[in-house]
Amino acid sequence: MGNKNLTTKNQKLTTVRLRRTKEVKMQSKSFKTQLIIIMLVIFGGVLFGKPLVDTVRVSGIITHDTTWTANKLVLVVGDVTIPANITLTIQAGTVIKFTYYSGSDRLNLYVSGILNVQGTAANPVYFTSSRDDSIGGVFDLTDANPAPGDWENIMFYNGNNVFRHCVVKYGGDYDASGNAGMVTGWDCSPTIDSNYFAYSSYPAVKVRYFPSSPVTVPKIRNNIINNCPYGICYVSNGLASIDLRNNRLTGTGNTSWGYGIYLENVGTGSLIYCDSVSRFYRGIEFVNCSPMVSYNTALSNVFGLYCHSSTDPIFHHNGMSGNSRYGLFNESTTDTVNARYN
Ligand SMILES: [Ca+2]
Ligand SMILES: [Ca+2]
Repeated sequence: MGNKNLTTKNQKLTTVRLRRTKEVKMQSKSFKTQLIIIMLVIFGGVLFGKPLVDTVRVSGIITHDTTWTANKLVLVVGDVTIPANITLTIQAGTVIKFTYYSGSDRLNLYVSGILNVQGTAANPVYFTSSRDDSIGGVFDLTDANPAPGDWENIMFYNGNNVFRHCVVKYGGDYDASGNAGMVTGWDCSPTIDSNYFAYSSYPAVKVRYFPSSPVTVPKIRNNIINNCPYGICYVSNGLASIDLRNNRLTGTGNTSWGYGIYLENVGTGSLIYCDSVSRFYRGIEFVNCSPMVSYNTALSNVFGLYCHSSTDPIFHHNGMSGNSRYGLFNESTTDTVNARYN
């Protein structure tokens, strides 16, 4: 009887133990299942092109004043247009990625209204390629690395815009109308100040401005441009006087084409001041204009300063060294340049 009781007790204990072991196993199994599900969600998401971060997808015409907030990745999936009288505000720290397409017509942000970027020096606004995994979370682990020209540009048609404290990378693809430039002013001259540009396919900054009467336009200054074959391109009809200062540009080391700064027909009294250009084919190129060019530095280009069809531009106090062909080159046999103290 006593033994029987003991046996029953032992049997009960064993049963309890077995049940517990089963429970532990089941718990462990369900943990594994959960883990597998989590992994599938994560990697499945990545494999099937779903971003791992909270994302808002944007395209088309913005019909009312809108704010893009820093807590979400903004994925541009089609051209975005800000019409006149509409303001798009972008909070400091917001990351905007333009979806890369392999076709020839890549994505643009067209600005006829106001793009109110609220970046600061410590917390800029980012514009980059969907293939750029270095910022804003991974969109797709399986795609190739980002490349210059993954997207096209931010195109301003309104000179009241102020583009400041932004980081802009991997854009500048060339469209059929030749409006390339990661940031472009078309028939207007916006303020472009204190930005960082890198890996553009065509110019980092391009402005084409043909005003109907002489104007002095906002300064383009304090920008850093790295790893771009073309830096800043400014084309006018002789009536826009520019002030380009404190920009620091570094090219790709290309020895047969490209420029740091290209100025065509800019207005009387234009000033090119304290800019530095290095590792370009032509450091600063002047076509049909006569600006005051002073205290700039041209290092390690093929040509430092390159001049054609320009009468008496003034080149004073510029530093030029390590330019493999000429520090200052005047292509014209009839036009003179006023060069001293360089
Ligand atoms: Ca396009
Ligand atoms: Ca990627």
